[in-house]
Amino acid sequence: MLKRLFQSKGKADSREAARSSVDKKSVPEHVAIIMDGNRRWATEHGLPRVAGHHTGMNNVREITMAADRLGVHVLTLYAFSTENWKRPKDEVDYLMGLPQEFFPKMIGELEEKNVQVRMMGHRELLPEQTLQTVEEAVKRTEKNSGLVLNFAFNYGGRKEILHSVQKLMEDAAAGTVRADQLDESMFRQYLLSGDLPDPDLLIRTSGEIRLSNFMLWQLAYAELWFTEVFWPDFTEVHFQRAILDYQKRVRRYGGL
Ligand code: V0D
Repeated sequence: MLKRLFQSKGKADSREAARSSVDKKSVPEHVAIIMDGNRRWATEHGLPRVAGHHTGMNNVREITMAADRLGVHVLTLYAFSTENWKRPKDEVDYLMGLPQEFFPKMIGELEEKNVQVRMMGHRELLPEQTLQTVEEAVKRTEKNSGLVLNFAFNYGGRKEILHSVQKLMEDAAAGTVRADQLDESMFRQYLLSGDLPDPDLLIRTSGEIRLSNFMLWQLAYAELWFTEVFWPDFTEVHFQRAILDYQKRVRRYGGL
């Protein structure tokens, strides 16, 4: 049957093909993602903004499982920035309800896959119920030893750095650290990312070519990868493409 030759590969086949061309030995240990384009996706589909956020949330599941299958150790997702409070109140309220929807749906699968949930961000201004939900998920998965799913939530890079300096100054005033002891390895312990390694790869969806105050200290040496694809349309195949491109770049630098 000649026709068969021209049939396009099925979804599962192309996912598998892309996955097998990813070199398992040099998978980035830490991938960070700015999940942009949920509102634009909704507008293009004639749907309300919140529908974009909801579809975006479901995609968090897809990409978390893809990262786990590929052997990524840490996946940091920019869920809500300190600037996002400026959005319309109804939209902010909706976003703050997403963790309460995400966890009951996801906890079984997170447990099964041994995923450890973490939160990187500022507690202030977060609704009590939202904070409780996230803290419960963090607590329930803290003994898991698989993929670290790190939510950047009410996070801002400059705020993080200022906060770190503030704590450092307090420690200096208390006499527990001296100015001449300060180096990069000491400073990084004051950051919200704590004991996590720096991201090796940053992905941003939806066409903006900016950092938008995300992990300013930690991204110093990361490879940056941008796509026009909106976050709700970003699939495992796009994720694998980003990792393949990362591996090509790393190999090139390694050869110099
Ligand atoms: C909306 C696209 C999961 C980006 C993804 C409140 C914007 C979907 C969470 C989530 C959001 C956060 C913490 C947690 C568990 C789940 C989430 C927000 C937005 C901000 F512990 N998706 N998601 N949180 N969106």
